[in-house]
Amino acid sequence: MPLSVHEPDAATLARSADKAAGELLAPPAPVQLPDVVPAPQRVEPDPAEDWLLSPDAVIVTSADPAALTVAAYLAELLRPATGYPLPVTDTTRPAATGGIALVLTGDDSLKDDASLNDDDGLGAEGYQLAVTRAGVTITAATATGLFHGVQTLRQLLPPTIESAVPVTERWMLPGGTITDAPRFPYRGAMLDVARHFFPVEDVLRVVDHLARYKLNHLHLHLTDDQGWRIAVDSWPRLSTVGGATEVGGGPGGHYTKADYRRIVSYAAARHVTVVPEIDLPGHTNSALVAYPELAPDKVAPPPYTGTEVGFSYVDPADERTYDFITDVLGEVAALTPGPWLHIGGDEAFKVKGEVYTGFVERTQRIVADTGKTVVGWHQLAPAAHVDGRVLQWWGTNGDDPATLEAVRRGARLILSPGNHAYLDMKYAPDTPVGQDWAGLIDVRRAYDWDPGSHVTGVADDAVLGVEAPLWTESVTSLAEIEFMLLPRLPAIAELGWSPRATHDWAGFRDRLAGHGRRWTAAGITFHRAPEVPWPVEGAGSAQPVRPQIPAQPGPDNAPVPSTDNP
Ligand code: IFG
Repeated sequence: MPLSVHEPDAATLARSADKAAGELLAPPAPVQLPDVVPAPQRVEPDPAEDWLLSPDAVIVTSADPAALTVAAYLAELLRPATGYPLPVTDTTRPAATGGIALVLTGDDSLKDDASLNDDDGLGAEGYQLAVTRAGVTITAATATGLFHGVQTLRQLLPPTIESAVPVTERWMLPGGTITDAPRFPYRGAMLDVARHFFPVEDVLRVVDHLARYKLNHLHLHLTDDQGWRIAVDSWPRLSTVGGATEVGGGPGGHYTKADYRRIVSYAAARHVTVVPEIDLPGHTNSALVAYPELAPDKVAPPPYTGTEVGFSYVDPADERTYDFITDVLGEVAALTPGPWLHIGGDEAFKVKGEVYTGFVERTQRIVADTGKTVVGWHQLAPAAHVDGRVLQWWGTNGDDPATLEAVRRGARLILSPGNHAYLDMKYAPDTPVGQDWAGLIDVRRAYDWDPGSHVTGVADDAVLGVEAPLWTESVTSLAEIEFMLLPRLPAIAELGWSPRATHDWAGFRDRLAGHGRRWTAAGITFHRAPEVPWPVEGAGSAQPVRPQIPAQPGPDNAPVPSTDNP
């Protein structure tokens, strides 16, 4: 289904026409330090210290392997558009001057700023980025912090840095210092690969979009009524039979263990943790088709390619079900380096009361036996708490006594309010894909809420973070995924990363406007939401540029050599 660009209203056109008049001859405004999305904790511009990235620049880093991997990633980001060699060297070899230094605190060999000491409060993910006439220094306590500093550095260069081919440009960087660290530790997005199956390459591209905005978790909704997407050796028909369908009757598909390992490895190199979800006890029609013994009536239901929910469930009264759960969660946990295992728990309309809580409590124990920490949709709340339990809240009204009670018993929350963070909701009535059961979500609605106080009575220290689910009943391609994620994903990313004190819709909207050029240069499809003052493309043209629907989408940047075999 072709994506129709939402035509801006007359006022927006007038505003962009005015801007066009003003900009007729003016080149795009150079990037300023405060333009970064998500908004950094502290920004100290110093225009006297602007720096020009030149062809002889080098990238110097600590000899630490993880730091070297970040340096190699940075070089891969900058080489295509600049055409510069940008050699990567480490502190064990003499470093030429005039470069980009990635410094792990504790590595004194590269630190030239006495003000930075080990407990500079950068934490596990923070960084300091300093641009001076001598070059750029990114300092962090961890490679993850260096990686986040690299994402900021990327945004301080002109938008054409995102080009896959060399561009003639003055690669200026605004002088000054940014000191930054995230507000919440869990900042994610979910891709539903069950309603529609998406090949590994598409998932890798979504990882690139997460990394660009310092999101650090990718939740994969791997199983549902319409499809089972992960191979399980001990229950092979789950993927061979259960994976062979999808919404609308397409061929579906599934990830082999090698595919899943490739996703996990690519994500890890971008400091993104994969959170696998096996949705139980509901949303299981595809498993019942494959193994009727799991069905309450022991009869295989027909494969389901519609979009209804709540009708299917595994038999909570049959011991065989718990063999199934133990085997499946055991194999998925063994494939997953991250700490989280998501067991779903939503819309099991036919499993009620103590039958439901009993099932959940048993499944929570099975998760604990794998060594993972359980995550589930907030319907899990009435079940007994287990250590570390996290509830993913997807309500549309913050008054939720059951969830508040579960928090009082020790649960923490990931905030995914249906009417702010569900990016399968349409932007506007005429958005060509998406649903609207939680209402329309334009960029402002995705931005203007506070995860730290959204659920009544839940203080921000019980909030682990935020996540933007993208359900795919109506989403069938990478272009459509990107259209629904951008520009709302950066809004969610800012809520997860930035200090609450920086929260300001007008400021965010203006900062975001500069990112349209980046996405276009990178060949990324996005919605030119009329509420964002996108710069006018091309001298004088008042018409918005149509989103680029790339013919051959490819990864944002050449994949950093992954740890396992390609
Ligand atoms: N709710 C269902 C999803 C999906 C969604 C679409 C949850 C936890 C509506 N459950 O969200 O499976 O159908 O917006």
